[in-house]
Amino acid sequence: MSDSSATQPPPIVLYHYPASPYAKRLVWYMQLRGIPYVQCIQPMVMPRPDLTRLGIKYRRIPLLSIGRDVYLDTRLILQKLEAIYPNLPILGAAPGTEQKALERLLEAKVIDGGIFTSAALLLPTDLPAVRDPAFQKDRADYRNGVRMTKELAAALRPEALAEIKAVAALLETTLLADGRDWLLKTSQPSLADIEAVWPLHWLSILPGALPADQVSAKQFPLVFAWIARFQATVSAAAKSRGEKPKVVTGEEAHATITQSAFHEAGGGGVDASEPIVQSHGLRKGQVVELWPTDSGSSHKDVGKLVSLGSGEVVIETGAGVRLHAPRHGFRFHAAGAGGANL
Ligand SMILES: N[C@@H](CCC(=O)N[C@@H](CS)C(=O)NCC(=O)O)C(=O)O
Repeated sequence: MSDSSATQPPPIVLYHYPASPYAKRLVWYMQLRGIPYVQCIQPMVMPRPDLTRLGIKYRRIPLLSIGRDVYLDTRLILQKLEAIYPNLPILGAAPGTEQKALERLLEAKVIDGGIFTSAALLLPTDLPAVRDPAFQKDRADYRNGVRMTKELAAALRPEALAEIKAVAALLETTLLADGRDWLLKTSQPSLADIEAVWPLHWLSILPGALPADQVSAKQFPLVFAWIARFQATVSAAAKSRGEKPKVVTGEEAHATITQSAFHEAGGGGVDASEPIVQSHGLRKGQVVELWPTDSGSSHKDVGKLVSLGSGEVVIETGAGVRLHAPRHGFRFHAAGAGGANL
């Protein structure tokens, strides 16, 4: 639970670039709930000095700060956003319900189950951004050295398309089959809609990504109508909020963050009953390295361990900000002997 939400809502900064489909998950969420934030636009390729300035090495986008805490990974960020602005209706299903299970399973299907990876393989290779040699080189680093050539993309495409067709068919013939507007029969889009819609929405707006004779409104009318309804609803929500979120510079974002109080000042402490604490002998204040396990793993963050529980690990960087990562999809250990310095 946040320490600052009871008083003045802390400032929120979204670090992203507009073409990021992962970032859209957060933008849509905040638009739908009416959560105010500012945005600090990042280059699509490394380096990202705005993040280095905060002592952050994580190379993926988006990141979101709330007060002086910086959160990694949209899965953790969405959970944190659900807990702030308690006066605004939340988008997630009620804890302990079947709907909550569906929402979380959709998240796992799309992110861990390879739907996003398949969607990324369908990006047309002639998109200017994708053809850019700097982008190619950058993403090879992200994929642990493997470069995505035109030939490799063509070879992988049929399988990726089969995965996307399968998920569209699943939605068409199950949750959407009875003609409901939103996946969990809510009156407005819920978090479950966000969890499922984003890769399909991304592909549907990229000309050439989806062959019309395979995945289109012809084969999947309910899915494509749902995507369009979702887009119309978030656009209307954004319009009704008036001004677009302000764009701030890296310096401004840094000042906002470092001059703020910690959003979760108390922290959870290091839970001694966690198996990793017992087996690795980890303790509060110890310098640890932290990295994502799926991609971009060579970018390891270093900081003092602030708290560690079953859902989250928090370290404090040399720049004095607290970096929060979910346990799922991240790994950490004590900074080695040859060691990382703060
Ligand atoms: N699991 C992460 C994945 C984020 C991710 O892969 N984002 C893409 C952009 S859409 C990325 O970081 N690409 C490499 C980069 O921009 O450096 C999350 O949920 O936030």
